[in-house]
Amino acid sequence: VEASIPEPQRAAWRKFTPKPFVTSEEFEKETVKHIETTLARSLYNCDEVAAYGGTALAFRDRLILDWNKTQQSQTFADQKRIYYLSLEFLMGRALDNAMLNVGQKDSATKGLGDLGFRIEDIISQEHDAALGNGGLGRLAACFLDSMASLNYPAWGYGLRYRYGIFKQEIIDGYQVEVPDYWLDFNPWEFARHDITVDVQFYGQVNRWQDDEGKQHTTWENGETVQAVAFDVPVPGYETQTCNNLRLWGSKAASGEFDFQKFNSGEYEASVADQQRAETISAVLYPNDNLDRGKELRLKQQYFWCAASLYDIVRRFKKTKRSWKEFPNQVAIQLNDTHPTLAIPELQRILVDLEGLDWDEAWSIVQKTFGYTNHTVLPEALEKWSVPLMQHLLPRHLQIIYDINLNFLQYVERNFPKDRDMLGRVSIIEESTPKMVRMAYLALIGSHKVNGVAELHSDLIKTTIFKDFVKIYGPDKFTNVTNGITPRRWLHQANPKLSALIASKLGGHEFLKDLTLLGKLEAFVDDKEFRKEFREIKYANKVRLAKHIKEHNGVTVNPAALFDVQVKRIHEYKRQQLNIFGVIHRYLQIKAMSAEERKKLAPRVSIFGGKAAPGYWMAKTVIHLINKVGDVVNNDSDVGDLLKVIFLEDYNVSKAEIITPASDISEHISTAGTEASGTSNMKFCLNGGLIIGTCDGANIEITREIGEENIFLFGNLAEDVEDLRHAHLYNHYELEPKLAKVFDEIHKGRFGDAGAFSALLNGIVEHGDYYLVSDDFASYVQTQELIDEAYKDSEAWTTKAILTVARMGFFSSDRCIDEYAESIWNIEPLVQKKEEA
Ligand code: CR1
Repeated sequence: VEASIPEPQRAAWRKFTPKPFVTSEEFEKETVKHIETTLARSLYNCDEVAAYGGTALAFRDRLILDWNKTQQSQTFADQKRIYYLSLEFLMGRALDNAMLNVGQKDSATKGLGDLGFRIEDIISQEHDAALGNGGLGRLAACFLDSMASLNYPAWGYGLRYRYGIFKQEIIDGYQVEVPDYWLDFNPWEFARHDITVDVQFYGQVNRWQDDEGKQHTTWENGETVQAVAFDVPVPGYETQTCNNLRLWGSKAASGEFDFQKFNSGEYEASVADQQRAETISAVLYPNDNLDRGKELRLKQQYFWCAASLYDIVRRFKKTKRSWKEFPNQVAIQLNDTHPTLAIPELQRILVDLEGLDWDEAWSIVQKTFGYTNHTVLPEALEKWSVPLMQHLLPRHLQIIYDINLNFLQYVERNFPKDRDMLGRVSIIEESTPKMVRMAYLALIGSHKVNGVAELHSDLIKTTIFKDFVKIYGPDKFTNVTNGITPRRWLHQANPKLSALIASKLGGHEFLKDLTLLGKLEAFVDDKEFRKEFREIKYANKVRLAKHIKEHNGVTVNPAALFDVQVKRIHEYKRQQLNIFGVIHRYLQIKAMSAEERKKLAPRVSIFGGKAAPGYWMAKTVIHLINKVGDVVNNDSDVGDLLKVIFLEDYNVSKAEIITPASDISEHISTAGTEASGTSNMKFCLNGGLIIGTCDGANIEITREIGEENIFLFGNLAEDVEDLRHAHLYNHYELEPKLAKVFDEIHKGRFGDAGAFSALLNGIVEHGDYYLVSDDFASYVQTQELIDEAYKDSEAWTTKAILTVARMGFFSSDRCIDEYAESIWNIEPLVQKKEEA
């Protein structure tokens, strides 16, 4: 039954439809009302937390009006939608973004002022929504912003983790993980207790014939868990489009709460079932670029894929179209292999539940899915053990075997001479136990596969997917270079720079078309502009210096060169190369005369990032950075010449303070290992220069901004394999400056040397897999070039301005348009302004 208001009563309804606030007074009225009623606080006990709550609820109301209209008009238009499946959405805070996107930050600033609050204090009350690890999750969040801003009918689907990524504390120089309980008060989600899906696990598969002799397959007698929808509005920038991010929470299915047990006094046991079900969506796995093969993780993946597909299929079925139209109405993008089970799940729905034949179903599946690969690191490529899958998802395993059989028969027909090929490309790895290779399944079940930067997209074609290029031809593979949303990463994080640019370009249009930044080049010699540009960078450094003072207790000089490396701690990202470089610098300073020291450019080396809780080498690197900081920051010989800072608990909201304050940021992965990187783009967009290897998107950044504006160093991807081979089989000698650094660590200059022996041995004795020694001399030399370049502040300013002006390509709006055009085949749907 359609639950809509009958026509004669609609006039009354329309009369009382809430209107969005537009003045600061209206904003105040709504905020005070929420504080007094929704939050039950008053004039006498309204602290900043309550003021945040009231403000957020006032803005949420605004978003919901747009959200309702968007959902309604998308249903009405009934055109193709894109569903973005991601296990991670690293959204950060929502309030500031909501204010800016609906264009009401000024009303809120004024209104909060009238009520006795400073807007910055209110904004900073919000917990980050930290449902992600790093770049992959943040990319998903930027994509949601772009899809809404460009008016694409798009949905995000993910999991509603009770605990997002842990909070990092640094205690005695060590990382300690603390749970992030972020749901205490979250005004941005709507629990939809009426939108639920029962998801099955375990059980058996039965095949049977009906009276007409038709074969059926049913999956029965499993354990059921219920998925409940939690919807999060995703507002576009200066548009009425407000899309939906649907996150699934798990709970025991209604029939599962065992009243038998309950009544016979086993109350505790029945509650335990409840809790077991809730465990599925309890926690985000805190690994970045690492697969651990845990059963609960596989449960999460299926739970989320099954609920999302049920929802998508239910929406499609309402339109009463025939199944072959499914791919004309639905595009599903797989953010890495985490949602790959959606492929056999859709095949199961079509064949087992809807009765389509296998081939017809499979053709629908392939046309529906696209797969984005985000890494070539072997330890990050997902594989699930066959016995585990057999136990948890018996029907899906059969389907995977059938998909594989059909695929291998196709390969055999087309490449009869290449016998080894079958073993190489099989979805099932013939190991003990056998493993399901998820990347192969994702590739075979999709019509397009893309990498996330040019080099990376080339690498997947020559390494992990080489055989598949032969099998399917090169057109199945494409590149979509990553991007970032300029709304959050320029306008929100760096309002002063955004305003300066707007003053030159005649408005904020560049936030919707970032290529307009190109027009800034005309102002590169404008004295006044250059001065303001520099002052803004300085002010942002003062803001960060204040943060450092408050959190680290260290005074840093904002005039020093701020050198930043913030990202997950990982051997391939080589924070160890950075800290060894810092030690080298320290030793040099110690050896200098007072005269020589005067000539040196002062530096602040800033690190931040989390290590996966079980990743000992990464934790050792954090420890070393902190120990070096203790020594250097307290050495009176050094003073302002060098400070070493580790910023605790790096996350999205901290990135918004750090990014605009860097002079140089480090993107120094071993060539060929960083698929793209996205913070490199954020730093450049904020007028910071970068030191980097020829890796990921650094290469395209160089092409856009010009070689003269970036500090590249190190070996190339094409030489990495040979170098690694040489380390293992030839006589190997440490780079001399690095050897000196290691000597000092060994001598205990930075505390107990034993704590760092595994880190150093990995380089000295175990083949230096990440080529730290090979790149050290070139790294140090490039840092010296940077010292020199920074002294020429006029030339530096020119580089920084040109860098900003040439970043137009790296907007996530450009990415989304590329995906829409070349993979999804979808069109925007512009919201019509008001039918009253
Ligand atoms: C890559 O390591 C890239 C992001 C987003 C990461 C990083 O270079 O910018 O994806 N990959 O594409 C990843 O998390 C599981 O793989």
